[in-house]
Amino acid sequence: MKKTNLFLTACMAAALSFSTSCATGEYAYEDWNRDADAALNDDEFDTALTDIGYYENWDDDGDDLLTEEEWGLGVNEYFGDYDSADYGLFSDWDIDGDGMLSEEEFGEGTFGVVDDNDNDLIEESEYDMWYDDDFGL
Ligand SMILES: [Ca+2]
Ligand SMILES: [Ca+2]
Ligand SMILES: [Ca+2]
Ligand SMILES: [Ca+2]
Repeated sequence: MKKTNLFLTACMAAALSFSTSCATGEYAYEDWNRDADAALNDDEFDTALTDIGYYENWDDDGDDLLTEEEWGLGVNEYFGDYDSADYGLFSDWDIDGDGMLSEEEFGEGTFGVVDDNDNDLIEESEYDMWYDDDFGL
């Protein structure tokens, strides 16, 4: 816990100074796996996305809405090592069909991509594949 708190402080400082140095590999799988079982469930993964600021990373213009164009840019940037069958089409993610991805829709879509073996849990190997791809570690 102490490690996490220290890092979040550093992260906030980085954000305040408009630095992007926040995502430098300080986030460990153990930080999210609060119940210390074998995997991240939906809730734990959602917390990870929120704390990392993943939605904000994809929201290029910062208007708190994710358009199809921004989604396409994000896919190119972050899902390069995944098969396109893993992430599918924007319309698959946009559950309510309003042409935008809410943070919730985005979280569900991301969970589906990262959960490579489709067992509704994010194992550490899946997390590592996603995190390494995303942040180039
Ligand atoms: Ca867990
Ligand atoms: Ca946007
Ligand atoms: Ca939507
Ligand atoms: Ca899995």
